[in-house]
Amino acid sequence: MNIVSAEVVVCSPGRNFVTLLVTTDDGLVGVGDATLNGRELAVASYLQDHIAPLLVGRDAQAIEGTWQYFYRGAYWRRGPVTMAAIAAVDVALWDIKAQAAGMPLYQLLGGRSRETIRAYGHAHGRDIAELADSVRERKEQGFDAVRVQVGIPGNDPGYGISGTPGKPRYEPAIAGPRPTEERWDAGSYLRFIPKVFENIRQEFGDELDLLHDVHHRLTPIEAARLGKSLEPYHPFWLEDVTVAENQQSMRTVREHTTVPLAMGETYNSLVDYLQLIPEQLIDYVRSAVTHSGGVTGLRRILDFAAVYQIRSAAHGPTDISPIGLAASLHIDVSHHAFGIQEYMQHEETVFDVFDVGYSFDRGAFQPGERAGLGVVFDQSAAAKHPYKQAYLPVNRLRDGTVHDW
Ligand code: GCO
Ligand code: MG
Repeated sequence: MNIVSAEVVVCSPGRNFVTLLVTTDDGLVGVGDATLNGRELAVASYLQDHIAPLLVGRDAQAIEGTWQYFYRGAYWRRGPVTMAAIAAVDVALWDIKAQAAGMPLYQLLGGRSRETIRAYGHAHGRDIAELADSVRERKEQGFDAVRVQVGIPGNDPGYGISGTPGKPRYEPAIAGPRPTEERWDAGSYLRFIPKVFENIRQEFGDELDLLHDVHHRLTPIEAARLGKSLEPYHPFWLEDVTVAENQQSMRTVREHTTVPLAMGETYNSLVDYLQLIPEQLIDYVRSAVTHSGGVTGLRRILDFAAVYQIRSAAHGPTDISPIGLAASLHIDVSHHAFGIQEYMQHEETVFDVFDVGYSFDRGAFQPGERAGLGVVFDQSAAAKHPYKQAYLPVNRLRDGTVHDW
C-alpha cells in the first residue's frame, strides 16, 4: 500500500488548524494534526515543502520506519516545528493502518485498559465569584475535575481568563497583526491564589478535584511556596509551576511540597523528560500526540513514565485539533499509564470541518468505534474558513520586562 499524495490544509473555523491528509493507492485517506499555535505556517511549510515530496511513493504501512526516516533523516532533530510535522505524518499513517485493519485505532494499540476516559474541564473568572459560576457550569456538564484560573486583583485578566464579560470561553490566540500584551506580578498572584482555593473548597466541598496552571511564571522557590500554601486544599495538581527548560528547577519545588506536579506541554519528545521522569520530579506528563511526534512518540514517553509511576495527562486545549484530540483519546483508553485528559472544548464551528467519532458525556470521553482514528476532515468546509494570522499574547512584568507567558 503506497502513498500517492500528501496534502496540507491550513484552515480557521474559529481558530487556526494545520491538517495533513495522506492518500494511499487503494483510496484510504489518513489525517494528522500539525497545529502549532501562533506558528502554524512554519509547520505547514515544513510538511508541504520538505516532507510531502518524500512521503509520496513510501509504504503507508511502514510507520516506525517512516518516523525514523523523518526524525533521523533530517539530521536536525526535535523542536516543536519538526515534531509537530512528524506527529501529523505518524497519526495519518496510524489512521490508515487502523482503517485498513477495519478497527478503531485503540484496538491496534492493544485494546481497552479502561471503560471511560476521565477528563478535566476549564473554569475561569475575572474574580472569585465569576470563577465559582464557571465551576458550577462545569459540574453541571458532569466534570468532577476542574481547572481553576482567576484574575488577580490589580493585574490584567491574564492567562486562562476570558477578559470579555459574558464570553464564556477563553481562547489565548488573538487574530491580528501583532500579539496582545499582558502585565503580571508574582507577589500579588502568590498572595491571592490560596484565597481562591479556600473559597472554591468552601463552596464546592472536598470531593471536586481542583487543578491549576501556573504557565511557567514562577521561580522555583516561589513555586515551592505556592505549593506549600495550597496543600491544605489538596489540589489534584499544579501545572508548569516554573519554566520547563531547566528540569533541575523542579527538584527545588519537589523538596518543599507534596502537591502533585504536572509538566510537559511544551516538550516534544521522550528525551525532553530525561531528568523529570527518572528522578520522579513530576507526577503527570502533559505531552499530547500533536506536539510529541505522534502516537509513536507519545507511547514511548508513556512507557518510560510508567516505570516511575508517572501518569499521562494529555494536553487538550482548543489549539489541538479534533484530530489531535482523537489520537490522544485512543492512547488514553488503551495505555495503562493513563491519568486524566484535558478537555478545553472546541467551539461548534470547528465541527463543521471535523466530523468526529469520539463522544463526551458527563465528564468522560469515549474514542468511538469508527475504523481508524474516527475523524473525517471536510476539505470544502475548510475552504470556507481561510487562515487568519493570530498570535499568543506576550506577558510583561509591571515595569515592562518581558516575562514568561
Ligand atoms: C493548557 C495550556 C494551554 C496553552 C496553549 C498554548 O494547559 O491547556 O497551558 O492553554 O496555553 O495550548 O497554545
Ligand atoms: Mg498548561
